[in-house]
Amino acid sequence: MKIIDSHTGGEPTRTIVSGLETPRGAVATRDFLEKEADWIRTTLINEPRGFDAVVGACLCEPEDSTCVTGVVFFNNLSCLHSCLHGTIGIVETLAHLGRIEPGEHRIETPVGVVTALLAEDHSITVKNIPSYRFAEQVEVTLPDGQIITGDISWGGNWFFLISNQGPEIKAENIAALTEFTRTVRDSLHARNITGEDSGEIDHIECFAPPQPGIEADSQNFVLCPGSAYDRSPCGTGTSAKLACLAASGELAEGDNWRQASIIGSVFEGSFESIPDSDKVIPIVTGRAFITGETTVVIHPDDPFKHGIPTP
Ligand code: PYC
Repeated sequence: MKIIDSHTGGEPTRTIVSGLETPRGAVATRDFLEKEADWIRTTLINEPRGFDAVVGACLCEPEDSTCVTGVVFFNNLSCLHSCLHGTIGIVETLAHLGRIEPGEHRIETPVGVVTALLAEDHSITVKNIPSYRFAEQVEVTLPDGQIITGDISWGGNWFFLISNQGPEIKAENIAALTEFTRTVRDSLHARNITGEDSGEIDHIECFAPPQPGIEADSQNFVLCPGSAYDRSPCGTGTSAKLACLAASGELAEGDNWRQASIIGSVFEGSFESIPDSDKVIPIVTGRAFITGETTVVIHPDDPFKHGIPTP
């Protein structure tokens, strides 16, 4: 199996580029990975080959023949519905391999088709699936009695978006932010607070004005499923935020929103309205860089050939 590593705004993507047979279609490939081949995920993401923040990408033949590829993303916990930093990573990877040229490319995911525009300068702009704010100003009580208020929004994953509450959003507070957002997520689960159709809220996103020296409209901290935080501003999280900004009228269609991550990397965002709908199409621009090309060796005698199991 050959993999190519990249990062998008600091967040790694590990793309399987050959040596693995998958079913046709992103949904069938997700089911295959979840039900029959979870070892692929643990082999590539768990230590000693990977670490918590790595997001894997399994390319597959798309069901929709207008798409250049299908893709299923996964992390140290499970498959993800979608991932936009990863989409930017796979587009750069396909360009690196000479499989695509600058231009527009449709990509099939288990939750819909996204469109990626690869520019000559290698900036990559992704038009996401329809996104929306599902619930506004939802209160959740933490075990210490603190009441936290947030919006529930879909941007390709389910997010709970918290503004100006919890630890200050700065890199020195990553441990405290991780603990805070994990407590919020556990409390949402304990109170059965979900997205539409009982969709599990597995991403928690805190926002505040950016730290001095960071040129952006907002800075965030995003807890991903598991306990890793997103080094990038999180493309699906930025989409969820854009849907909230659109719903509250704080951002107009076509206007730009610069979203910084906890480490200061930035995605440019905007949205297009969908006629007669409360949903919007988020548009997110970023860049990815290739960091390595590897042949994966799985030695039969290696006790950790499929990764160190997660306790
Ligand atoms: O960029 O959408 C994203 C993402 C999801 C999880 C990690 N990154």
